[in-house]
Amino acid sequence: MTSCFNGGAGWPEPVVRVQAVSETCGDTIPDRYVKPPPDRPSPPPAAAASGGRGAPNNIPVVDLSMLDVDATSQAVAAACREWGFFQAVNHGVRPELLRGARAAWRGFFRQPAEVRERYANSPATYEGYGSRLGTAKGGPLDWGDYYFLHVLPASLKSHDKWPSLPASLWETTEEYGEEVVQLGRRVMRLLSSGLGLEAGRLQAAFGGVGGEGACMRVNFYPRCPQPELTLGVAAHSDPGGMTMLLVDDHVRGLQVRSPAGEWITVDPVTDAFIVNVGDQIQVLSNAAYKSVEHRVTVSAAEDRLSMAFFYNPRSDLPIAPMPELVTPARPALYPEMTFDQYRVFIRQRGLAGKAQLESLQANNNSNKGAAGGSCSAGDAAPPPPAVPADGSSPSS
Ligand SMILES: O=C(O)CCC(=O)C(=O)O
Repeated sequence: MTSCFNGGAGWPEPVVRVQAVSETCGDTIPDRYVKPPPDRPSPPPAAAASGGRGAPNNIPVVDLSMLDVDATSQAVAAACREWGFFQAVNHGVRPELLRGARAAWRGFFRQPAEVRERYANSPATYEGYGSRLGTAKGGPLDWGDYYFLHVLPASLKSHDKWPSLPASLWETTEEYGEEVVQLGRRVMRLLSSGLGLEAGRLQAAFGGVGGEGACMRVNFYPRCPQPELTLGVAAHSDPGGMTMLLVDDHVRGLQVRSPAGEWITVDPVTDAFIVNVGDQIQVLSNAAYKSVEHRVTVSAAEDRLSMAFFYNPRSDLPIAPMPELVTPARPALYPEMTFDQYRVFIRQRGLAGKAQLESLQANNNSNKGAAGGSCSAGDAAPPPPAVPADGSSPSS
């Protein structure tokens, strides 16, 4: 199995590609990928029921081509208040571009290992080809490889760090990034109006049009002989602003924690984006919009590719509940923190459910003598950490 190690490159131990494990492990996955029983997919992935498109037990579907902007805004807001998630259909990004982007990235993960390894990432920036989040030696591993890259700000985007194979990848990813940023700006206006605020208010809190950040993680989940024991991505909420996820139409995998607290499996609508609120919008909206836990199951029969596009606030702006949404009856639930400070936690500890957001809220309450808002259990918030070299995080 030596061919599946990339030599470590700053990681606490050699990095093993899940693709290589999948090809060599036979019927039994290595212990590092086996989740403790309470975290395993339940029911097992193959049997998981889903509510079906638009069913009450599934994330809402919102048609973004409706002419009535108020009705669209209300539908988006209702979905984000209740579920934190919705599927956006008729969103304006060409289906050919979606399919081209998926095909280009699948092409990368089909390149020979030596080509992929040219882009092996390190925990200093996470940019490139990776197989783990978090740097704890001996920590649990998820059943997935990924590629992480920056789109905005332009100063962080570097084609040198994007794969040059397959040949279509640069151009397709460039166009895809531009289109999805436009979609993100549009959803931001709908979200802002849905809070009763001026349409540009939320975008202003992100640093304005052109001031925001954007990055992308392309996930590749190889076939897994024991999908009932592991996860492609463990339960987490997204640390950034908002995520626009493109998934394979034909393989299910994304599970979302429903308002009733159950895991439901999302039935992807062809060519839709799955949009979800991240922690920064939960903070700015003073928890009117929910950043909801989700996780990924894997399949014994098929590999799966997903493209998570993270639309974020400018990383050095203080983020706190917007004053318009803070009242004596509903005091600010979170202290001010820049996104750079917030996401260092994720870089060190990996994705950990809603631990970061809850610890921030708990810390805020204890600083106020637990005077306002509800209090959640959680670790003490970490001290303001050092800003990473390039302000990046593979999960935001
Ligand atoms: O693959 C998926 O369906 C979701 C991926 C995800 O949650 C993530 O990349 O943060």
